[in-house]
Amino acid sequence: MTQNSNIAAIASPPGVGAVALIRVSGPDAKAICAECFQGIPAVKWEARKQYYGKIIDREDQIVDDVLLTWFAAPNSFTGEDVVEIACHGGVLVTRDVLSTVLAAGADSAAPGEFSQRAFFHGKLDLTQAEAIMDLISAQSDLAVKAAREQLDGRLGTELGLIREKLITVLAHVEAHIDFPDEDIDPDTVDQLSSRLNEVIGMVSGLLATANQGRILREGLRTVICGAPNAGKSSLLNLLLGFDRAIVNPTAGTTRDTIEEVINLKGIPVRLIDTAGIHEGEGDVEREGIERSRVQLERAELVLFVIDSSASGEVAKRIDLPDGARVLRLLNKSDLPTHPDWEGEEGIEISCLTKDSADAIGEVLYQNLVESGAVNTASLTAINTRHQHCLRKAGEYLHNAAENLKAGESPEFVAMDLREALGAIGEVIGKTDVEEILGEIFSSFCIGK
Ligand SMILES: Nc1nc2c(ncn2[C@@H]2O[C@H](COP(=O)(O)OP(=O)(O)OP(=O)(O)O)[C@@H](O)[C@H]2O)c(=O)[nH]1
Ligand SMILES: [Mg+2]
Repeated sequence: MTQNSNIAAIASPPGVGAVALIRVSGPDAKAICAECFQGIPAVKWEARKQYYGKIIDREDQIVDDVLLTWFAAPNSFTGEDVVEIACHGGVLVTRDVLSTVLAAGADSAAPGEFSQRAFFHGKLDLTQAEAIMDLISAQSDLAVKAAREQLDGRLGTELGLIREKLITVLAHVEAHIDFPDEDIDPDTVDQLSSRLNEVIGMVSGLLATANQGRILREGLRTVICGAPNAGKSSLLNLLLGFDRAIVNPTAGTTRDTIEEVINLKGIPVRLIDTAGIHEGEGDVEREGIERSRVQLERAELVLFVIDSSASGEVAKRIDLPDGARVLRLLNKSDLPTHPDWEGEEGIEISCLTKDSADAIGEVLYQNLVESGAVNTASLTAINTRHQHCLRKAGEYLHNAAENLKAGESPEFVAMDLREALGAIGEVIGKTDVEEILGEIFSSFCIGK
């Protein structure tokens, strides 16, 4: 990103709609748009008001009728001067309006550049910028809510609190290094340790939300497996509510894996239909079965579908990965039960009835909530990047706590605390430790 450049892009999704939006941001956004806008002159524009006019190209041809809104810096999404042009939502007309704005002096924005500018101008911290993407790509109600909370700054605030506490500890430890003879507020090692442990607890608490974060962002990886013809694809279709996969009485119908996400009372569940597992015959079938096994290894939940009306010879030989959570579904309960499955544990379902979809949905949901995979009461949910930084921070904090207790020199302790602070700062994109330390030191009345 070059400072002082002006960027423009289509902000609405590709495709046809009633209206499309073109966004321009930068110090000259107003002048650039004024050059191609015929309507109220720019000197009369008031911030956040809409003006009707026409976009005119360099050959004085009318490109489109538009509504234009100007947001004066710093009160805009990016913190810069921003102009939004709402034009007709055709693919070509939108492209032409954008081309006209680019010809008037704007540069094409790179992906995410508007949010990046908002971050650089202090409008958003990094977790909030990421939340915008989470919000846009959310596939369930809870995922939307979690992204919304993060966008509102909940995670940033919590991390800010952790940083503050940690900086206070660091300031005390550093004071011992720099001014060993000064009369510092006598925080004992015990007090510092207990503060540090509090910080460690807060970091661990956030780390514990990583699993929920992954589920909300990507959907719980739920693999539907079983013997050929058990009704796996029928189950996928039933839970999705439409015929996504081919269902056929011929065994070995599904070859490749099929993935779809459902919204289960707000929780995104990624359903993966697989090829029936047995001693495969042809190359293609064997490849399909191999893929089923790969999916099983990566499953967070396995829906093991059993044709309870057929012999258990094949199904009972299927190896499920150790430790995987498995829901056994005794399918085809509308047909007489085969003696192999008499008294077998499992949930009786029939993919021919819609009622089964509700019953399976309910069991699945209870399973998710009871296992703690999703906590509907607290939607803080860190992502993989946050997890990586916080893990690093956690390790440094543990080292610092141990060195502190062992009576190691404060330099060692401070080194680890600084590393931990750096890692936490990385999550929100803040690394101004020196500045805050300065403030705290001044309150110590040291070296006046
Ligand atoms: N009676 C009855 N038939 C069912 C039920 N579920 C599925 N079937 C039938 O069983 C046959 C196999 O269903 P699929 O959903 O294709 O089974 P699958 O496990 O995906 O099979 P493969 O992809 O070949 O491994 C089809 O003829 C379905 O209509 C059920 O609950 N009751
Ligand atoms: Mg199938």
